[in-house]
Amino acid sequence: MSSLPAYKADFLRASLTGGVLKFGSFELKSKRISPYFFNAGDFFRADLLEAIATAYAQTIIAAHRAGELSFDVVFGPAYKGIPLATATTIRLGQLDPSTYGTATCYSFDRKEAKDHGEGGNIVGAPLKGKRVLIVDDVITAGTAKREAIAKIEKEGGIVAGIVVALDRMEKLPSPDGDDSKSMPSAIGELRKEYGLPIFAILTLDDIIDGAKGLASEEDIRRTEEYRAKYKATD
Ligand code: OMP
Repeated sequence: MSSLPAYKADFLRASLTGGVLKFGSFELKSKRISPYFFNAGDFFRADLLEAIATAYAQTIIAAHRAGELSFDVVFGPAYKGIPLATATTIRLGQLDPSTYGTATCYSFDRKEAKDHGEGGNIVGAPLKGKRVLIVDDVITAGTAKREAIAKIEKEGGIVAGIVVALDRMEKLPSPDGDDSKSMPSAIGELRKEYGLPIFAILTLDDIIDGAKGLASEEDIRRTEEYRAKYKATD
């Protein structure tokens, strides 16, 4: 029996049955070969989009109630972050209308700046002077999040935090390429470097704990081996 809270267990089940979380052999951006992959781009069906938006919203509401997160704008980095941020904004308004109903906005970036019409790099709520929450898919090495932080700051926004669907809990690559060395995580480094609160709906530990009975024993064993090899020190 998994010990995950209900919203995590629901989200994990939706990810597995919807084919968003897959087991097999996958090459990551970092070139590591992973026995599992989470593709947030596959949440395209109405029920799955609702499941992921609900899980983000519940994670955000819990962090806000714990006094760990306050923000004005939900920002989704292009492209995968765009539907995640807009759907999450709707669910926040529905689940907690008194806090988020009229106060919370969404915003996202263009990959290429538009030089005609309204112009600019940002679509949705202006970021200048606003506290901005980044909603994105996965953190492995943190590269994509650094780019989003730089874009928001360039627009005059104040990054208030980051929420992702999955924290893979992986150590950063060692500068000498030796994977057996202990190294910190991308999330740990981002927290230290920017002093930001960072939240994840699921971690790799949650997947291993919650997938028992939902995934094959062989897939879970290979994922445990991967965790033993690449898990960060913090
Ligand atoms: P970092 O920018 O290194 O943190 O990697 C995050 C990106 O890796 C995501 O935005 C995805 O493009 C990709 N990714 C996944 O989507 N799912 C995974 O399970 C693993 C990765 C990855 O390549 O590490």
